[in-house]
Amino acid sequence: MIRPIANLVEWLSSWAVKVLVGAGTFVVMSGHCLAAEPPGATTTSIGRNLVANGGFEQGDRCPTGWLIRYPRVDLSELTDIRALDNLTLFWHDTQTSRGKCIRMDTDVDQKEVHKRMEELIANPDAPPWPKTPTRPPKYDTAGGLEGVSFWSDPIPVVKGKTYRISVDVIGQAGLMFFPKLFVRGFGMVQDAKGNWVLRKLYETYLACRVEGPGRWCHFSQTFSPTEHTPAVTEIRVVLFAYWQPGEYYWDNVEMVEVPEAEAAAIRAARAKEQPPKTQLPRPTPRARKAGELFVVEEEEPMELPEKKPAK
Ligand SMILES: [Ca+2]
Repeated sequence: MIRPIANLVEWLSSWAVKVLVGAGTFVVMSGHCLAAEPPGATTTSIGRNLVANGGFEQGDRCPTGWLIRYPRVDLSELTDIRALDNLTLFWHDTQTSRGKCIRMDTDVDQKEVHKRMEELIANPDAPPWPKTPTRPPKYDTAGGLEGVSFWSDPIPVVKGKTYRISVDVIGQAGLMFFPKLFVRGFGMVQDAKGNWVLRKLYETYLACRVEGPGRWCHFSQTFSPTEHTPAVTEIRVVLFAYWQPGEYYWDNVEMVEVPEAEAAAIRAARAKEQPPKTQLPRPTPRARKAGELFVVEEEEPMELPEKKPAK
């Protein structure tokens, strides 16, 4: 059966909800452009927006609380750049009541992006320059290779809490490719030498399936960063756009705590969705004999195909 494009998009969206539920991360997902909240779902929240400057109104040369984290080729760690490159990332004034927002351009040669990042690391005041026009099929652009990211500062999270993240996006329409708002969770763990280090322990994303260019779409989703990764103590929001190469806009990033009653309902719905765990029978371990350092458990004999006699 051939589905009309609109139906296919709706079907993909509901499929994504089921997958995310199964993964045990998000359970309520909505986008004003495509899908509504499922029946019975509520969108209540507690308190203030936990994302500082989520509307991108405050700041001097760069929105306060947001930064570029550039993975340099010669370094394993990310290099923080508290500036907009004005090549792929711009602080855009909408000239409306919406105020300022972030504009991304992924239609930029990836090598030019690397050059610009190295410039900014050496001198955050390095003046911007215009991009070189790209040529089809544009697989060598930022949109076709590394994408464009913009990170928030760390946001503390409380163990056991469920949160709702939401954002407004304008972007390129596509079934398979769409902008994403990543939530990355970090916590302290011990490395091989026993030192406590901050590591990324959790990641999920809000799929921003925009309907078409030039129109703001609102998306929201709940998540529980410490449910399966209790060591997570803080998260960062990462706005990310890639294919199709072109312009993307972001505004009104909001993260709020979900009230406990609703969070409990979300957990109950998730438990109902997950199939019961089946315990596979374990073989009875053979007793260790005196003098043996370890016991090799005997596997079930493999059935090998019979060797045909040579002709
Ligand atoms: Ca704004």
